[in-house]
Amino acid sequence: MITLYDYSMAPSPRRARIFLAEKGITHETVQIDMRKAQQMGEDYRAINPDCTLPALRLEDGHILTDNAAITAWAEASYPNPPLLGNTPLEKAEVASWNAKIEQSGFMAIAEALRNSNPAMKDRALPGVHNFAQIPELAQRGKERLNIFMDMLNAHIEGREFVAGNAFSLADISAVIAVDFAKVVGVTPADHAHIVAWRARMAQRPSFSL
Ligand SMILES: N[C@@H](CCC(=O)N[C@@H](CS)C(=O)NCC(=O)O)C(=O)O
Repeated sequence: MITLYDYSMAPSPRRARIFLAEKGITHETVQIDMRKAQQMGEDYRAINPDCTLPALRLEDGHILTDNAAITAWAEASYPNPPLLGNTPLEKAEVASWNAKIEQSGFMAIAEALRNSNPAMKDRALPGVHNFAQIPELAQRGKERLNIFMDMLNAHIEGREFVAGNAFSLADISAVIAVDFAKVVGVTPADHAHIVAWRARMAQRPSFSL
């Protein structure tokens, strides 16, 4: 049985959870409770020495320790439905949008949250090493996040999907970034094109996961 190491409240494992659901890949789930810092404990460290979620244990025992590996493996093993693009150009567009969303969306939220939340003192970055918070980075993250929302809103106008003409990883990443922005007080309410696209995405059962 394939095992997903997950935490239901965190955005990064949610990306893997939805990708696997869209592919129809059967698996069991083990919750690693980040509120109790279980991702830093010895048991989980033996599974993923990076101490981050998600991780995916394959049937042959291999462990994939980030979303990049999980999506690459899942697409290669279960090509249908394609979620990383069909043609070379579509693949390029999905990869490009996924990178933009990671750089300008997820990183901005992480900067804003991890550098301001008292519960994340000395945990300004995920992983095994501790880093002090830098309050200016929280402010910058919030500014970057607002710019990201404006950019995504302008891009999605007149489009059904974030990249190309089909549902893809770019939509999954964008939904999760937009949803998670709430933790730092940013919502898409004033961005009508994001709101309309998000409502269409909500019709997919995987987004209730
Ligand atoms: N590159 C990783 C990033 C994963 C990541 O940062 N996950 C967060 C949860 S959203 C985490 O594990 N944080 C652990 C911590 O804060 O100690 C991926 O997307 O797979």
